[in-house]
Amino acid sequence: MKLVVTIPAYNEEKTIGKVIDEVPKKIPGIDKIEILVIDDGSNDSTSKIAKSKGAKVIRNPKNKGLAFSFARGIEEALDMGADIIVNTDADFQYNQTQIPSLVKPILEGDADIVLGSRFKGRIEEMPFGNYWGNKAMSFLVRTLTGLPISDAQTGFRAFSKNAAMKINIFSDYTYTQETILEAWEKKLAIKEVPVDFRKREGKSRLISNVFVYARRAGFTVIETYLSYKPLNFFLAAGTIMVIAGFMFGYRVLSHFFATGEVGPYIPSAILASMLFILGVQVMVIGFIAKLIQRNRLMHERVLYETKKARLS
Ligand SMILES: Nc1nc2c(ncn2[C@@H]2O[C@H](COP(=O)(O)OP(=O)(O)OP(=O)(O)O)[C@@H](O)[C@H]2O)c(=O)[nH]1
Ligand SMILES: [Mg+2]
Repeated sequence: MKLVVTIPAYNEEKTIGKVIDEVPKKIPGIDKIEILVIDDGSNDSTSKIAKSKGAKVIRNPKNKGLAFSFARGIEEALDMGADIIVNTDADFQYNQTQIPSLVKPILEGDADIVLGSRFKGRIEEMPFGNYWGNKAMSFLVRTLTGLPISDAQTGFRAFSKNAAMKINIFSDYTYTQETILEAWEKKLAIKEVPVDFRKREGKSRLISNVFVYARRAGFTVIETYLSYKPLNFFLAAGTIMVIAGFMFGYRVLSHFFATGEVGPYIPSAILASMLFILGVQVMVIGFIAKLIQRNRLMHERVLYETKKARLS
């Protein structure tokens, strides 16, 4: 069993060394542990320090975003022969000595993906906006998927090789919620274990403003959900429009059957017809989106088989 610990890093020279040093040298059930740092165009000594600590370093020639770097890390780790991948942050907020409890459910065959939940563990400090933003985003992911997830934004997680091969990231900003939605769609087994979270030394690289983060992450969640469950959304939206159309149309029709005239109800008649036609169209769009989704699933299967062949 080979474990590869991936660490996306952007200008983290102060902490990257400490993070690498903290990764356990031995973990029960694991024969080999390697560390991969994905330096996302840092302009400090992140790469140099990571190399001096014995990690493998791959570097983006310019800053391409966390999700892009995470996805690159997963691909590279698979190529390195990983059976399990643990992703962690380079800012020393997670405690790497907890990696064994993160990989345990995968080793025991109880999970494909394990999320380190900070809300179930100990949080030394999380700024007010981040705390409630994380809670709100987790609530959204919980509501959409029905999965009991307490921390959808955690950067400390473990993936089985199979899960890593199945996940395709499209956002370049944040991968955290997208991976969960994707795992849910693919019926991978997701588990949470409690992890501790330290105070951040230095400024956040990812979240300059909680509102900007919420907007970008929110769009990613909605886009991902729509691409996986298009029919749910479009059928619901279309049904609401059709029902509203019937409600307005009822007055018009009952007046028409009683008097033989539409009379004062012409605006209602127009509104009812528009709602009805639009509602049906939205439903039809749902079915078309569903067909496109099927096509995507087929592509994903081909991609999965290609990866399997490449890695075997
Ligand atoms: N590759 C890459 N990594 C990034 C980028 N921005 C942040 N990171 C890394 O992603 C991890 C998480 O980023 P943070 O800035 O700590 O974001 P956060 O943990 O969500 O927020 P804080 O609670 O403020 O720390 C760290 O390891 C960063 O170095 C980026 O643009 N590219
Ligand atoms: Mg952080």
